[in-house]
Amino acid sequence: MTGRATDRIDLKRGDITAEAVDAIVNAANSTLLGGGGVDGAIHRGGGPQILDECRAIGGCATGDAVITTAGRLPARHVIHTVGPIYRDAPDDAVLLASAYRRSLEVASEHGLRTVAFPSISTGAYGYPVGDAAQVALATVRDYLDAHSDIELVRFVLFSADDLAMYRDALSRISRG
Ligand code: AR6
Repeated sequence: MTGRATDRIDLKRGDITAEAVDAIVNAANSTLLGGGGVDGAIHRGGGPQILDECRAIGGCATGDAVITTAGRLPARHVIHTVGPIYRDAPDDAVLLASAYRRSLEVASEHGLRTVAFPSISTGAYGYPVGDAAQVALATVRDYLDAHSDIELVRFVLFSADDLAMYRDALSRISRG
């Protein structure tokens, strides 16, 4: 594969429900039955079809991911993943990396090429955003290095501060 994997990573500030990509990723909980934050925004925007599909799937373990359609949203699919509730334990980074990797594996399994992520676990689940950005970007970079099928991974950050943290982390891993 020619070119650097980080060239296929894009960072922007915005609302992920507006992204017209093959899949947006939802920072869900293991019940898949909805919640606040980005999960609430996705179900509000997408309508009841997404929740019906989530109910039929029946749940998702922390660090794993499942896929549904995207209802009325402009994206084609929603990949629901469950990040860790931050405990300041060694497992946190392992589970967060797994949430990103499994989401990309599910995208690949379905032939999807463009994927948008929110900042998983850094809202209600309390993961410090600087640390989470490092794990998120390194995991995505490693996946893209090994898989040429995914053309674009876009991180859609809700705040200017979060975008700045992700920019910092991306420039660090691009140098390294
Ligand atoms: N677009 C992009 N990012 C958003 C949006 C949006 N529309 N809305 C919020 N964010 P959180 P978590 C950002 O709490 O920490 C839910 O109740 C938000 O500012 O959504 O993984 C679930 O059901 C933050 O930066 O997810 C779970 O119970 C980031 O998305 C629990 O919260 C993640 O914050 C999951 O917690």
